Amino acid sequence: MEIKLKHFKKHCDSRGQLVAIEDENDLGFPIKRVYYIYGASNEVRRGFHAHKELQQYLICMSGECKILLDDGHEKEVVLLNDPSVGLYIGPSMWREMFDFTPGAVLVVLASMHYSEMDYIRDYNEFIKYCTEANEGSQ
Ligand code: T46
Repeated sequence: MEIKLKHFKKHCDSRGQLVAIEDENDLGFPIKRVYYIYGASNEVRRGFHAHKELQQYLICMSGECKILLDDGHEKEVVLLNDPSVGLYIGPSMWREMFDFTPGAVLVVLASMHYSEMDYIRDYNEFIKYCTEANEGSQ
């Protein structure tokens, strides 16, 4: 599985770091929604779904957390602990977020407004969806 980590340009000087993100230029899609997760304890595991169309960049702005990615064939775990790095997650990718450190803030830049219709929240349905998509592309 190809993990797409984007290293955003850092403007560093004696005052600290500044990162600017421009949607089409840096992400490749217009940002329609921003949301963030904070106050998640270390025992918590979130996500457990895939999306049909949604594209997102996940950035851990403070602290760290791990993201499990599952494309229906392979699983990978990515550690996010750098506010200048974004993890791209496209359609048909199961994700779980876990191991949040105290004070961790996970910011998500999303290509679509919120739509529950875009979610696949059942793992068996996700595998079926991937299989059908593969068959359709052959
Ligand atoms: C994702 C991962 C990384 C809204 O009303 N609007 C929103 O934009 C979002 C994202 C959520 N909600 C509501 C829906 C639920 O009642 O907030 C509640 C918690 O959402 P959910 O259980 O889906 O949260 P996570 O952390 O499991 O997943 C979220 C995103 O939903 C998902 O798209 O990729 O973060």
